[in-house]
Amino acid sequence: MTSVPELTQDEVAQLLEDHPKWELAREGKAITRTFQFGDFNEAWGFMSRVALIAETQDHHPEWFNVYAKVEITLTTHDAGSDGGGLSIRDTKMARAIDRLV
Ligand code: H2B
Repeated sequence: MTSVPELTQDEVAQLLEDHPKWELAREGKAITRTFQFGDFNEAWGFMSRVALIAETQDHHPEWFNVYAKVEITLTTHDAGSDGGGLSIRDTKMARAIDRLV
């Protein structure tokens, strides 16, 4: 499995500035955002659109859904040396997801 470069501290700061609704999780190894929709239909529609993007980018969210709420965590399993971290793939996915809402 090829390793993906981890974002630098500056790149992480830029990511959070560009996507203020995302916050760091897992000691800086992931980002997370919570989405609140009007009902389950809307939440599932959103998840379907994210799923299609995830497939085209070969980068898949960890997520949790209860009725109209969707929590998404992005991390790159192949980044860094000790089991995952943030990479450009998370930046791209956060940007794509933010464009949907
Ligand atoms: N999704 C996420 N979130 N992180 C990864 O490192 C990742 C992925 N790697 N989806 C991809 C698939 C990898 O397993 C395949 C083999 O390219």
